[in-house]
Amino acid sequence: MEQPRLDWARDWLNKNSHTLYYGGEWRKPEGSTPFTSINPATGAKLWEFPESNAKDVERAAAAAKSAFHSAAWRDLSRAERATRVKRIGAVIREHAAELATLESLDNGKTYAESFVDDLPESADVFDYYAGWVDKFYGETCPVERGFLNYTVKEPIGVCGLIVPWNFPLLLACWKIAPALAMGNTVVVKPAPFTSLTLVRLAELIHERQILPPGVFNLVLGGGEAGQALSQSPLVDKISFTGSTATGGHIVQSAGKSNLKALTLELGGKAPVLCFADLKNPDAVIQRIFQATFSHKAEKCTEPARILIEESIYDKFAHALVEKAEKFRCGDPFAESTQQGAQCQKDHFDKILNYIRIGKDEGAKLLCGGERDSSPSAQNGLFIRPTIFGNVKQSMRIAREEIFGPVLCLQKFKTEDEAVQIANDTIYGLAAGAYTADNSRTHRLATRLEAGMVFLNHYGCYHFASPFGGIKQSGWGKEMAVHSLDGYTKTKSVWIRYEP
Ligand code: TAP
Repeated sequence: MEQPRLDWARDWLNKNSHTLYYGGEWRKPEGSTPFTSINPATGAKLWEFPESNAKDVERAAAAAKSAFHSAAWRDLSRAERATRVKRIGAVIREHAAELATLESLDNGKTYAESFVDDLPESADVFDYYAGWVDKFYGETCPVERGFLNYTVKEPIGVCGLIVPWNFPLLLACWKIAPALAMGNTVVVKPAPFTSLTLVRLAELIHERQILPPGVFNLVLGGGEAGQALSQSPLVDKISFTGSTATGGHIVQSAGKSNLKALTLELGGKAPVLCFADLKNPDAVIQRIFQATFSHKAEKCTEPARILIEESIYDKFAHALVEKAEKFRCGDPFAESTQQGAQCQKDHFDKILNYIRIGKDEGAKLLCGGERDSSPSAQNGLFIRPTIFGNVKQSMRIAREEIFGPVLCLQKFKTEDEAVQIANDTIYGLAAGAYTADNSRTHRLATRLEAGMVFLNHYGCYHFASPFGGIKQSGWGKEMAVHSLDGYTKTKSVWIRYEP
């Protein structure tokens, strides 16, 4: 792992005045509402920027529209387009230590998580979709004699890409790479708490002249900027990752403007079922712990409810608590740190409030339940890994998304009961189960209501496999060929042989 580049980051932050990028140039936003970004691990101010307002967003969308209609991007040869897409991945790889440093300063996750988990995938996804540029095409349809009918896949147009603060660069790259590979232009809006890596990426794309002007555009700001993007008639598609509530607002905005296409990756409350027959309980407990508390549990697919068969409940609960009590919170750049700071103050308060709710509801607090008071954590937004036992499915902590280091343990007696509890949620992003019974494994694959079901290994991800939820966890999928479907429209062409 490369060392963090803290001195470089300090210099860059002191000098940086880049906040709005469209049409191939850095612009001064018309919006003047200042946003102060805070380092969540120390409470110190990182930087302040003026949020883009609706007019800024509309200008960025207009630049993206004009670039879409020009020949500069759409009419490049496929080989050249693929080369440019790949170059974005290469530049991310080259600047991985810088970008990982900025990500950890802004988001609070450990530097190791940024460098080892987020950065390689952010770069590699460009290679993956560059490879698809000349492999995604239409079909010849077996229609009646005398006609030729075929389909063509065309870019949608201007794609508004709205991303949250938990994996700021990575989730943006998941969208930027397939959108550009299919010939679209993009306007990216990160969450205001975590804009730094996207600003740096825009600088690198600009400095290296990787893309024609207007193909990649960036607006910074909060809800107003996001809303302006989803309401803009110039925007043809929104790909959004964030909360279910905001997803609902975006649906309304799209409906009221131009019925733009939508892909929505929303919230989750993933259950993991642990049956008494599971093999190698120590490895299962380790995996569940890691899957829950890495990235300080600000992950949409994190296990939030562990459903444990009654006969192994005590052993499981004890082992999870033992791990939680040893987990070290603190400076994201210290090698000994295992859990960084929660990303922002409102969210930190929300998590602590859910812990209070859990106690009031009568769940049994097994460990954690407070902010971390160790010396290296005192000024930051650190919460001890928290585990509640004897949680009932009727409790709010079992039903609502907390999105932080709070794990609920629930008991079950039978498979039917476990499935009923697991599916009793508005969400359907991910679910998992551990059992040595092969028939049950296959049954659970069918019975669990989730877009991703992990059996006997929780949390598997690959560019070649669709990512996304069902129920109120989202519309559509990302990754693999599914992202390409989301960034293209299909045209059906009919030709009669004899005019
Ligand atoms: P949100 O509050 O929903 O915000 C997400 C993004 O939308 C931010 O950039 C936000 O800007 C913007 N936004 C807010 N109001 C908007 C509006 N009316 N129109 C358009 N954009 C608007 O989510 P969050 O708190 O940042 O992220 C946590 C949530 O994301 C959790 O629910 C988590 O489960 C979900 N998530 C889901 C996935 C997948 S793949 N399913 C992955 C990661 C996270 P502001 O920050 O200024 O409000």
